[in-house]
Amino acid sequence: MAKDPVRVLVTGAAGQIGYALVPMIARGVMLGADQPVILHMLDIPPAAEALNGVKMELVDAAFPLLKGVVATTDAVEACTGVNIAVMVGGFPRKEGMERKDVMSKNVSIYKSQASALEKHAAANCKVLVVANPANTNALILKEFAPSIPEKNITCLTRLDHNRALGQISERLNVQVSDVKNVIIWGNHSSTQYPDVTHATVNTPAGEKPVRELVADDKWLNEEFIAVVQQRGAAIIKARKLSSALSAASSACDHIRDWVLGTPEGTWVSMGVYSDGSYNVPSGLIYSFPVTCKNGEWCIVQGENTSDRYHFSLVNEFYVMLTRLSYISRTLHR
Ligand code: NAX
Repeated sequence: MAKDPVRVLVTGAAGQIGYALVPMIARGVMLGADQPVILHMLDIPPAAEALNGVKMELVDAAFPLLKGVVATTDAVEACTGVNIAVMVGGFPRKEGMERKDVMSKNVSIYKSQASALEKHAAANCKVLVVANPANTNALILKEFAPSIPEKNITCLTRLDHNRALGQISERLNVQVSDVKNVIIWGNHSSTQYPDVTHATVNTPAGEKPVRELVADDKWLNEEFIAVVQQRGAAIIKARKLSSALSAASSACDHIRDWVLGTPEGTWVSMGVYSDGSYNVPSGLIYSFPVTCKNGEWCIVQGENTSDRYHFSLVNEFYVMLTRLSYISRTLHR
């Protein structure tokens, strides 16, 4: 028997990532080749015509799994009945803008979208925040949608995770599908800490640690980390546009693993609500290694972490606490 369609919201759907993401969802990349979907696409009035153009192309592509499209500039209409919400729309940081200016714009955007989701989304709606600053926007959404369970609000660090897998695969000249269990700790930003301590490669002689195969700690501790941290900037330099197809693909990976589960023995990185694991203060949205089963993520426990990671953690706390204090002041104004 055919499955009931799942309603998937994409905000900022007329933008670059939205344009790459919606066909992937309509093709079953996010939820599986047997899962029909209804796409809800939200953008702002100046982008309404472009949004309608995206809808026209979705119709023209005749995706068999696509059972309907809602294209709107109304947040309530967009959020009504959605089971999954991918929050890509937001206010980007522009030249000359201070971080606090971007944050105050995003506080008002995420405030109205959070309350529309809280009131009108389906029960147990899963939320993925992509728009930057992703950890902070997820935190704002959580503050303004207190009835959405904390476990249902996440942010995207899977792109960083996939970038780390890609760099190891290039360096060792192995298939990326044979590399697993890297970790992205912290924020989706240049302060993240990509960690290969437990990463392995599947070889004809069995699973081998990445560190042993690379056999170059200097490269792993310096260049590898810098390349992953700065990859977004390198893409902008090359394309004159920020990452879009890799971001869209990683958003599909994030939701697919969350909903359908991670393969046995494999973890992925997700920005999730901290429960205090690894001494990360509860309440921060922080990237951890997680496994997923039955639609729930669970932080992988007990991985030893390096000194460099602890150093990065201190930086993260500083950044997040500054942001929390700013959000709290904005909220109470
Ligand atoms: P674009 O500027 O191409 O698209 C953004 C879209 O959002 C536009 O169509 C715009 O009209 C819309 N928008 C603005 N305000 C909105 C609102 N209030 N409600 C609904 N839609 C709204 O940016 P794009 O390249 O698609 O990037 C989108 C976001 O993803 C940015 O914030 C970007 O920084 C972030 N990224 C996050 C990544 C991650 O790994 N977490 C990586 C890729 C990307 O840089």
